[in-house]
Amino acid sequence: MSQSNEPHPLATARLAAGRPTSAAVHRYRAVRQATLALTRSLTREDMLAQSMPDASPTKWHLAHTTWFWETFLLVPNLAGYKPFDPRFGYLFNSYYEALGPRQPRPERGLLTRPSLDDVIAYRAHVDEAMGRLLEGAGDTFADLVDLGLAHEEQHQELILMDILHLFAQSPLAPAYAPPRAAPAPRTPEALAFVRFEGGLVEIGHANADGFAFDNETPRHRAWLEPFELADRLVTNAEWLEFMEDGGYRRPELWLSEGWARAREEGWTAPQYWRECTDGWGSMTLHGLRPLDPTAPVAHVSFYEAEAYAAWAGARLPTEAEWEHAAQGLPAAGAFMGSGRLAPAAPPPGTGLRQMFGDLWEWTRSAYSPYPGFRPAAGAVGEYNGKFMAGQMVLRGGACVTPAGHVRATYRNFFYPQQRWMFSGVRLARDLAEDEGVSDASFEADVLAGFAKPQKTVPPKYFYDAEGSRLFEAITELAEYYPTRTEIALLRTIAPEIAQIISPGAALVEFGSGASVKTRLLLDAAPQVAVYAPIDISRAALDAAAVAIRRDYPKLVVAPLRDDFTRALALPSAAQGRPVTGFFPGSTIGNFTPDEAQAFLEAARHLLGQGARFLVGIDVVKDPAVLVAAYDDAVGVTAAFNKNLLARINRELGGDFRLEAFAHRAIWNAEQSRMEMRLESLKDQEVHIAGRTFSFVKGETLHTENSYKFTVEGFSALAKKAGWSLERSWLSADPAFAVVSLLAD
Ligand code: SAH
Ligand code: AVI
Repeated sequence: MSQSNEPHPLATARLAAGRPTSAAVHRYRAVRQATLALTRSLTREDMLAQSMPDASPTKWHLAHTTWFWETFLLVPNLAGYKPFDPRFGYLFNSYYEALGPRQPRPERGLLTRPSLDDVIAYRAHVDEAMGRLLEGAGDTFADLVDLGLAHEEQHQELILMDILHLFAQSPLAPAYAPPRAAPAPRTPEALAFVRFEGGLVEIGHANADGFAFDNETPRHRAWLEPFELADRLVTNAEWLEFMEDGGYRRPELWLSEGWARAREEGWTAPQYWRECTDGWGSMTLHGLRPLDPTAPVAHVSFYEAEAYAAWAGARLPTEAEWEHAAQGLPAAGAFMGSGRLAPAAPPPGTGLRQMFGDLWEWTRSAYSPYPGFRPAAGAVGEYNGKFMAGQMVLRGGACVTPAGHVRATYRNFFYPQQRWMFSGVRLARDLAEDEGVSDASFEADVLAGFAKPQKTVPPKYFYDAEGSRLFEAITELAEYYPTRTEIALLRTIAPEIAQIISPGAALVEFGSGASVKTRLLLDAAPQVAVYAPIDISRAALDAAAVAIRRDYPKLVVAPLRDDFTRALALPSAAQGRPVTGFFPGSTIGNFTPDEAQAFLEAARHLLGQGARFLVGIDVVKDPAVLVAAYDDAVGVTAAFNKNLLARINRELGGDFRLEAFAHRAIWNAEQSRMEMRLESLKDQEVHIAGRTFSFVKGETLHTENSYKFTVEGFSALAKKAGWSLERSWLSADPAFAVVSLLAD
């Protein structure tokens, strides 16, 4: 980048310093200084050019933000204040009709005068006067100062957006900031969805909660049908798949207006993608960089986001869905000041990520007034309200948004065709009523369990989408021997099992999860015609059904999403066939003996006369081995256990602080079971669904039992439920058994 020979104006620009200052003055100075700091790497020429009507020159931003303070605070409130230059009202008014005519927006780049030096002097003049106004003014101007600071922060982001647009027009592809040495990108986990039950929720800003723009008010109720939200943003790699599948050439994916716009402007990729000799590149504030496939796709219009969502069999979230999901999450993420000015791959882990920072997320909500919205009186009232037509809402902030600027209720808005802002895509999907995360029973069971002297929650509630994912992670742990051991055992005995499965049989599996063990049976017994997995976890069941259908194309797969402790009916595809039941994993150990007996009785009725039932059971062993299996060194089991609290927070309006509880795994020799508990680390109160519960320090919430059996003991239990042991297979150490039961 060529540097101007003149001294940089910032070398001489300083904010007035002097007497001790009030908090308001400190905040004011910090924000004003941050605006100037953004121009450090820019030349005078960079700061004058206007690359398109929607973008403004940096010099204009510097002057306009100053005009805002002068017009709304100094002129009406500072006795004797003289505007720096009366002509600036025309030049730097953005859109306030009440304040008179103004320089046409597309012609802001023609303002070679005032010079940059004059604009910097204008800033200093206004800053000095603002210092005088605020010093000793107490809270008198607090609301207007909050608005002015938020306004200036919006322009900080605009400066970066507009500079990127300008630099993207240059054949030299200048870098605004040097690229940061980043850790090697890691491929994000496959996209997963987090479920929300919906219902009557509240969104919008409550005035008692501090500053917000008027468009975020009033807080009001909204009705949400059950939905699910992607746990991260769509990546460049995923966007490439869309493009390779003809995404930009298939009108059926596009809204009519979007398709017309895409044709008119010749869209074939996101705004800043460039086809380079060695593959795709992307113009960023760090210059032209090779496209990072793991980073979220950026600079796409609402129309492109919609087309992508249609292609992905999903949709964009509404703003109420987004806000409901974001409530309670800290507004933390990759914002300006995080060291990079481009979005990056999500942090490893599970659950909603990138909700704040990285990129503004398109919603499918039109930017409209909330019920009861009233703009402020006077010119300031023109800030938001008058733009409420034809634009779409975006949420969450971006890597160029100043940290601390956004909140869960924050509503940004752009026209659906615009692409130069830092916009990205998060998918959402509808859930059918019966797929809602929390059946009414979740709330009832949690409240009933918490009302007991020993607080407890049934372990089936571990398995929301995140819980299922965490369980799969547990199965990979060195300490968690049961999965590995049972798989090895099944691999050895599958041929024997195959011999006792009739041709055309239906295989009915309870708690099928990822259906990994199933494959060993299906491979050994191709005579199985129908597979009916039953699981409470829709996320696990859906993914498993897709994978099994893909890999066993002749098999009829009839999944049943349900609680297997309820009275169930076999899917019609399984009816009338010889039936083999399959219940691996020692999930039966998560029942008490009474529950296990009741379950086995119900299963006998469900599977029908002549059925065979293959059940995996974990066997009693050295407590040290057991405890390690439930308290692994890296803390995955702890995360699985605590996810229950996160789920209560999300779905039942809970306010558990996860760090105030510790994971405990205890061997209860008397009952022959491992217990998982969450121990309160202090005296505390928690709220669930509007009810208050207290914990004393050291008190536990009992979350799971995992009974450990002997084959003889289990056989006796099964007998009470009308099943006879046909045979059993025992693994080598660590011991795990598979038994075959026959209905009496
Ligand atoms: N069979 C797999 C998964 C075991 S994890 C394996 O052996 O590795 C336990 C599974 O049972 C989870 O997928 C969970 O969602 C499911 N599950 C737990 N309680 C359930 C209930 N009451 N009804 C239906 N599924 C349940
Ligand atoms: C599913 N179930 C048999 C597991 C078990 O071992 O009880 C769940 C689990 N809990 C902690 N780790 C794994």
